[in-house]
Amino acid sequence: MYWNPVVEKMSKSELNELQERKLRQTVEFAYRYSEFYRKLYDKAGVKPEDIKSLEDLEKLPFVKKQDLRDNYPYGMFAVPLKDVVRIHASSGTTGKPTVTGYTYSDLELWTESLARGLYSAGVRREDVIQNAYGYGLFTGGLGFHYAAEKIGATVIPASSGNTQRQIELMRDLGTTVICCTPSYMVYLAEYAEKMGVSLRDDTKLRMGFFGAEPWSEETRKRIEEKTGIDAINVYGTSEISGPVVTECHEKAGIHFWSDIFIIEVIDPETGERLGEGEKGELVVTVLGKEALPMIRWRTGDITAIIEEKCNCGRWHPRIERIVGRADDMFIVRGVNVFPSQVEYALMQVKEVSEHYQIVLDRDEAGLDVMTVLVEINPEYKDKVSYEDVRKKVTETLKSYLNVTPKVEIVEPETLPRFEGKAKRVIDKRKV
Ligand code: ADP
Ligand code: K
Ligand code: ZN
Repeated sequence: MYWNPVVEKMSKSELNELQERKLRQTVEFAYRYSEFYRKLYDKAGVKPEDIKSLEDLEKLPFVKKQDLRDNYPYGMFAVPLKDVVRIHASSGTTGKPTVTGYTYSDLELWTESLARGLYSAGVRREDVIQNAYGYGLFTGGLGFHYAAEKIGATVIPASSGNTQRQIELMRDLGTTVICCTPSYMVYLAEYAEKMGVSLRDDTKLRMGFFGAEPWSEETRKRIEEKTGIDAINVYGTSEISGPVVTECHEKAGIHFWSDIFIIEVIDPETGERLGEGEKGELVVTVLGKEALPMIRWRTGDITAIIEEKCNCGRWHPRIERIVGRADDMFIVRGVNVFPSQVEYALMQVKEVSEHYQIVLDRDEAGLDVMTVLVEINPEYKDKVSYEDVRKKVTETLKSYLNVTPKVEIVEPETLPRFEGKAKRVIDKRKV
């Protein structure tokens, strides 16, 4: 049941004590060795000695994406390059890519965290793990690779792409666990069907780790119903190592290991800390990270913290499913909308598939127009009137979003498919 029983079974107070000690060391290390942190803390008038307890964390200024950009590529590193054993780069979803570096000990920390997560969800050395996250500068591939190897599972380093081959490998090599983005899993399932392969009956697939982009609870249900697997949510950003934390087998929020992370949720406008259960921006401190210390890192991701003990017996806090990034949110006629809300609403309508796209534009009067394109569910294609489905989807979106989008029901396989992170929103208002 436990990969690292000593820490996984600790009580809340034992964990807090451990966090406090590691926080002091982490702040001291960053201040001493990273010029960036020294300047940041000097400017804010805080010294490492001021940070004695977890409450004192609030005295420290945040670190933001812009800081990484301003110090591109190595300006924030706390160790010389000779101690850095690996470099990754973020995918640059929101601008110029940023670079992250790892000492050997950083890699071990990352691997330990993810291995623990995989194990808590039920992965064992008997598993055959097909890793369809991209290998390369993106952290997904190598992150899963080493964590799965650490458990002793059999890793198939498939990387992303070549969908037909993915399905052949899955069937022929006895894959039990798949790792990829949720949008790619939806595509894999669709493709397998076309090849005449039932993921449920013709493969040993039993579990999948899906992340790197927002997805909804309804999509989880659809993936699980279609393929018979357990779909587990996994989270990370390159700044906090890569994919690094997952849900346990309870599938009730992603656990952040308290001996490795301190998490907070803040009001993105004011920076003030929010209480348990309140939705805001996730802020992560990684304890003991060397090459690129991350203390109060503003992730940009919107979620809430769950402090109470999980049914799995662990006190390590969890976060709720991420709604999206603060900057993914778009505004249509004054109403805030996250793409994941559109997905959630669409998945309530059984006559449409998981493939959709959102187009934002302006009409002749200069008013925002949001168009949602969604493919008809092939199972219903010949059984329903597209016009009825269109009305039903429009009503459902209207009730969830408080705006009335234009809806187009399109033929199966006409919208783009994605091998990595999906691009759902096309904003023509910006050009
Ligand atoms: P980039 O910022 O270039 O996309 P990363 O590749 O590090 O860099 O991506 C990290 C981001 O991916 C997170 O900040 C978050 O927005 C998104 N993400 C990762 N996992 C999840 C998840 N399980 N649910 C929702 N969003 C996720
Ligand atoms: K290994
Ligand atoms: Zn749990």
